[in-house]
Amino acid sequence: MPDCYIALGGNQGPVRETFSRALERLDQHPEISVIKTSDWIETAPVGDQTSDPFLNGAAQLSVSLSPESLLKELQLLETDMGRTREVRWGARPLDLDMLLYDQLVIHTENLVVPHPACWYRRFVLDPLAEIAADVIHPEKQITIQELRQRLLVKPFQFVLAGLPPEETALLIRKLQQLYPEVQFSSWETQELTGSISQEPTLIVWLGAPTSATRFEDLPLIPRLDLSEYQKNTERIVHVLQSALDFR
Ligand code: A4P
Ligand code: MG
Repeated sequence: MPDCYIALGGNQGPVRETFSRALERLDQHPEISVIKTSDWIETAPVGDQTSDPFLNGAAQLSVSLSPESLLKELQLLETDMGRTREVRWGARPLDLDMLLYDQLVIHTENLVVPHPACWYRRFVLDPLAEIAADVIHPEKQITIQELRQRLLVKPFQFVLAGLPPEETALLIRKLQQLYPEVQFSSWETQELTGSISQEPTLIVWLGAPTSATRFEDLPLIPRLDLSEYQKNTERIVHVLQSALDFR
C-alpha cells in the first residue's frame, strides 16, 4: 500500500488532544493505517495572522486511497475538529497537510505534492526527519534528513533572483535589517562577479517579466519560485523565518 506522510499543526484549543483524536480517527478509516508518529514540537507562529504558538508534528500513513480522496478525508477531519477557514493562515485547532505520497509528484489546482513548503520549513522538516530521515524528496532528489541539514549550515545564504538590480538591492537592505545574521546576495550579481563561495541555502526567484534569469536556470535544490508574491516582502520574510528555526 502507498506510504504517505502528513504534517499536523494547530494553535487553538487543546492541540495535543486534538492531534490524538485526529490520528485515532484516521486509523479507524478502513483504508488508512497510522504507521508512525513524530514527537510534537512547540513552534513560534510564522505569519502575522495569529500570535499563539503552534504545536507541529508529522505522521506516516499507509493508505489505499488516491491522493485526492486522502486530501478530502484530511479536510473533513480538519472541519470536524472545529476548523473554519475565514482567515487564510489564521489560528486553527488542526491543519493537516499532505507532505509526500509515495514518490508521486502532483500539481493540480487543489493538490500539490510534495507539499511546496515542506522542503524548507523547520517546523515541518524537524518532525518529518524523525520518522522519514531516509525518504527521498521526489522533486529535490535528496533525503529529508539532507534537506534539514542544509538549513543548519551557517551563515544562512539567502539569494534573491529574477528582479531588476535596484529592486534587489532595496529588498536586501530591508531584509538585512530584520535578519543581520543572514548573508543576503543577488543571484545575478554573484554570477557576474563569480563570487559564489558556498552553495546558497535558498534561492528565491521573484520572476519579474524583464528578468534575465529563468527559474529553470537556477540549481534544483535551493530554488524556490515566489514569483506569485513578487512585491510581497512579508511573504519572503515568512519563508526565511520558517527556514531559520522554529523558536
Ligand atoms: N492544497 C494543495 N496542496 C495541498 C497539500 N499537499 N496538502 C490546497 C494540503 N492541502 C493542499 O489549505 C489551502 C488549500 O491548499 C486547500 O484548499 C488545498 O486544496 P488550507 O489548509 O485550507 O489553508 P491554510 O493551511 O491556511 O493555508 P496553507 O497555505 O496550507 O498554509 P500553511 O502553509 O499550512 O501555513 N506557523 C507554525 N509555527 N506552524 C504552522 O504549522 N502554519 C501556517 C499555515 C502558518 N504558520 C505556521 C504554521
Ligand atoms: Mg494547510
